[in-house]
Amino acid sequence: MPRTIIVGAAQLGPVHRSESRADVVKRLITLLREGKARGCDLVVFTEVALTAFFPHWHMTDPAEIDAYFESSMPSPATQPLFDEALRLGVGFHLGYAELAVEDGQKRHYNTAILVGKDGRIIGKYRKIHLPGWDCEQPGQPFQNLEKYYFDVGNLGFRVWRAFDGIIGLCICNDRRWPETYRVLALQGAELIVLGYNTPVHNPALPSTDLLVNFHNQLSMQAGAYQNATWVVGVAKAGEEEGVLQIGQSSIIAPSGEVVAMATTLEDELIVAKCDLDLAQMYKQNVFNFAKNRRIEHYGLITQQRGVVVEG
Ligand code: CDV
Repeated sequence: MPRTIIVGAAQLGPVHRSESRADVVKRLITLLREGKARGCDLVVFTEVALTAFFPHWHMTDPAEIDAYFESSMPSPATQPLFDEALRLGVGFHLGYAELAVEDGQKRHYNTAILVGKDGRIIGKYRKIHLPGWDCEQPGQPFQNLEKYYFDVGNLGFRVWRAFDGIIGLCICNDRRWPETYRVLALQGAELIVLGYNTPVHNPALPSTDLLVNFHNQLSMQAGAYQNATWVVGVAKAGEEEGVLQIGQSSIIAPSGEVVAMATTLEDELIVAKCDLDLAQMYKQNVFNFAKNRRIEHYGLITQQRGVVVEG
């Protein structure tokens, strides 16, 4: 029996500061219903989907900051999304800002969850590669303060057996790091899902602005191919609070080929039937890790060439 999963990548257009959680959840539900109509088993929403991407500006009042975070999931605002997913029998992935209390301490995470067709949370991931700065950068057209607002994720990279396959989660900047995909693939990942908020302009490195869409595709396509896995990357796109963000939400096959891509910067659902056995075909051949990886020799080559890497 072929193992196929029909996946919807539910790109979101901008979410404005004035927009309530309830209004955003209505937009998510509209996309979820479209996903159901188009046969989806799983609909993937983006990173920090419920609010504007607040790391783009500086806040100091703890109460104002915490208002962007969810202290429970489902939260009162997201309960209708869980209810509708259960009613429709469609799973989903959701990124959100999480406020947790651990050992009596408040912690803030950039989090994503995977929810099954029964409406129950299957897995949770907290973002590890936080980009940007840990303090305000005066003079910039906008901020990138993820290191200021979020703690580094403490759940590792994990996979879950779900939707008849092996599914891994990561978030936005994680997609640029080869070890993200490799750690997930070493656990057998056949489908990796992620959301992103990626500005067109990088104030710290403006010379790379023209490459921003290319780097987005490059990292996800390489990650998919080199690790024999499907990758689904979903944007929050368009101009949000003065910051223009890329779209091009994509569904990428284990061959590295893009099989579906969003064409707008708005709410848009793209859908693809993902054959998980295609991942297995690559895992059993060119990327048969057990047979073909030569990890015991990698250090030897480095030593022979006299390259010393410290830190
Ligand atoms: N949300 C992100 O992680 N964004 C980064 C930007 C700031 C470079 C990204 O890697 O897309």
